[in-house]
Amino acid sequence: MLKSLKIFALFLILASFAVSAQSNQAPRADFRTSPANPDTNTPVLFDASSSRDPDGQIVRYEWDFNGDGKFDETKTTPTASTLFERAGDWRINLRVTDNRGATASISKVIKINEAPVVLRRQIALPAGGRVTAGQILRATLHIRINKPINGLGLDEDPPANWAVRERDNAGAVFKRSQMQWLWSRRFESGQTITVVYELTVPPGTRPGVFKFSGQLTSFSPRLAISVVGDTELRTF
Ligand SMILES: [Ca+2]
Ligand SMILES: [Ca+2]
Repeated sequence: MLKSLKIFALFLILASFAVSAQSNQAPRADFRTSPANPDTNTPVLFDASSSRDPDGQIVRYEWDFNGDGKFDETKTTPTASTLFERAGDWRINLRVTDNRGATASISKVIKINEAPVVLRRQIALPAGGRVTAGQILRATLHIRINKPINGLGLDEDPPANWAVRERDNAGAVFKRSQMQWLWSRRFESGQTITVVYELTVPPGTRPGVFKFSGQLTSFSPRLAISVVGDTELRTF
């Protein structure tokens, strides 16, 4: 009798282990977006720190920023950032995974407004498309004004040590030390601005990938828009 009780108790302990091993509670996915009404080509921050796992922790955040069902970014931390080149409604999908492999998803639509300015960088490559040390490249910034703007600043950030030569400043004051073009005038809707400069790939540059970043800013209305288009170059 005592022996069978012991076996029964052992069975109960094993059974409870088996149940607790299976009973992982699923996480819950949620995220917030800022700013509230983002513009095109302006960084949008996604914060999923309000996602929860009741009996563990979230170890993976997967983001689909264009609603095509394919994840564009996978992170172990809850925040991510991207920018949208086209205005309109964009579906954002988030999938979170807890420390025992259970997942949860959420889908939200965010509205992206057309920015007061649209701008794009174009870098003309030499014939054959192969960039090598010592070559001179031409960068063109196409800027289109959508809403009246008082004063503009363009900041370009080419790779370090790449010599810059101004070609067309489009009426701006060019500050070489900061790679900055400043316009103090007013621009009206529909106007276009084209800034052109040349870049010399430094002698001795090795094969690699070089990044370009840039930003257009104004105080009236307040804006900070990233330059899109050609944002990196490969050298051979
Ligand atoms: Ca869990
Ligand atoms: Ca996607």
